[in-house]
Amino acid sequence: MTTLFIADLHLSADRPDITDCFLRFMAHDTHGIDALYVLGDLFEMWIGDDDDSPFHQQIKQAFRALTDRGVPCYFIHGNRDFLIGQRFSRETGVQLLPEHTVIDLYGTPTLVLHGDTLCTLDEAYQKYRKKVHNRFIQWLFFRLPLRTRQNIGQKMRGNSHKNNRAKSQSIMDVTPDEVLAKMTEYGVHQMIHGHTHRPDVHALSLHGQPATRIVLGDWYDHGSVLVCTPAGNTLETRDFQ
Ligand code: OKV
Ligand code: MN
Repeated sequence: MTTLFIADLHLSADRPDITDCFLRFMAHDTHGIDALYVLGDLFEMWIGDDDDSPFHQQIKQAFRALTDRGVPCYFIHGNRDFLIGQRFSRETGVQLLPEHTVIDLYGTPTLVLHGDTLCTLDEAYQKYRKKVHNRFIQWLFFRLPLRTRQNIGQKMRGNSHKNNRAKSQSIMDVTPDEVLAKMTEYGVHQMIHGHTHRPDVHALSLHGQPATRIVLGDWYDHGSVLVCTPAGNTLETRDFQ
């Protein structure tokens, strides 16, 4: 009985080392598992399900192979791949979940999320997020040709890189009070998220009771996997080779 969680792979055609590690993970680490959860930022960028490059086909094929074997696979949007949609879901068999979802993890109600909604001190990002999540703005974006959307994506990524270097570490991390507020709102004492690239298991106190916040690692210089069984949860790494 094992459930696996991954996030923040930031897969792209120009990082074959990450892609290879991910494909090896999918081929070798997922046999007989109960479920795989991908908690956002699977891709470095996503400008629409119609971007069907050989690179995207290769990744989608890996998910299709997993779900065809009968392994349930779930995806929560990250801040980079929030435009992943129903066509991707149909092609891969991966089920899209709401941005805040409570699951039963071997008897423990657990809130799973990407984690960007916990970073409330980053007001510039939250303002940007509100815009690009707006249904009308997305409708307009999807009316643009694929090439135009790709160019907009490249441009926005260049700007964001310059932006983030100036932001302080505390602004980029989660707001501690927001963690407790979300746990209270969803009635849980356990949370799993990614986004901050600070893998750790935090012991917290919520209304006088012990609570746990598990943070997944990114896949920048090695793979990062949370392995959950009824006996406990372990953060593991996978070498790129
Ligand atoms: C994803 C981030 C680029 C952060 C644009 C409307 C608009 C969607 C979009 C374009 C960019 C996603 C979809 C990408 C995340 C960036 C830069 C910073 C901080 C519009 C709806 F505005 F043009 F109308 N986008 N892409 N960033 O390249 O994948 O998360 S992206
Ligand atoms: Mn993220």
